[in-house]
Amino acid sequence: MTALAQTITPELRRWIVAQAEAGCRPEDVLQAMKASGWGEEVAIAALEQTLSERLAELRPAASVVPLGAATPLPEPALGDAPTVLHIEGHPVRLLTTMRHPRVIVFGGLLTDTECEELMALSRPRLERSKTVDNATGGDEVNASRTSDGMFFERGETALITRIEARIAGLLRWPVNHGEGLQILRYRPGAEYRPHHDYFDPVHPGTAKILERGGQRVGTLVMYLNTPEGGGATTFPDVGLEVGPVRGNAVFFSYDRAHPSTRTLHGGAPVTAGEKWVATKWLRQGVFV
Ligand code: PD2
Ligand code: ZN
Repeated sequence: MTALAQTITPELRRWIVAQAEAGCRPEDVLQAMKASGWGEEVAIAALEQTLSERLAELRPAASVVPLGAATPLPEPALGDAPTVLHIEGHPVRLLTTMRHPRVIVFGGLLTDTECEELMALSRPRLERSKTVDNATGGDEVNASRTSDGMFFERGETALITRIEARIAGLLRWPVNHGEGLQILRYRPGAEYRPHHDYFDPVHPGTAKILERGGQRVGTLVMYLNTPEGGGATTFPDVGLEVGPVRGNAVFFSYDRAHPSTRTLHGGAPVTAGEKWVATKWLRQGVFV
């Protein structure tokens, strides 16, 4: 312990904190300390130490929320470094993989016909996209997400059932742990600003959302068309941009609801044409 620390009595500490919290400027507190006999340098050091300790006490709760244990994750079978995986007779190419964040880009996950059919089936049901309302766990229209969207029920049609079985086989994650397929259409200028797909435990609405299958642990964004310009899926923490190409998909997983997963991601603005995607979110447990 330094000589200085010994001189900061609990009473003095309380007095400095009270002055600061009452809105007194540090220079006025310093003047008052000097007037009561403190040397200037020692008084400044005492002020700095006391106020930085107080700031550490007040730091937002988020920084002390435990990360939680890492959870098992969806993951394709990449043991022998395959270039193609055959899932239910359908070839899926492995284009790019990254470890941290865990990101995998697949080629040819959907056929052109499947993409066309998903667009045609969803088009009449599109509405302005919503995001989760953090306070209640419900949804709300939000300027950070300017696409139109809709959800299919799990297994709603034979096409959806086939695609969901392919995804489950590819990522080795049960069909019933998946949310219903979401379709998004971005028009020129539309974007999805960077966000995490997991539900932040600090928000009051999260507990309700987690009742339906626990946390999200993975996201698969499938590109249904190739926009004329823009629309990459971006990972700003690592400077990665995945270009949208019809039939391809980007998958990423997160073993905890925390930015340390580096899974911050967004949909860059579409600059020309439209961008259509289908998103499958995967939960820890059975999504009901
Ligand atoms: O459309 C995208 O690229 C995109 C970007 C970020 C989709 C999502 N998030 C999503 O559906 O969660
Ligand atoms: Zn997202």
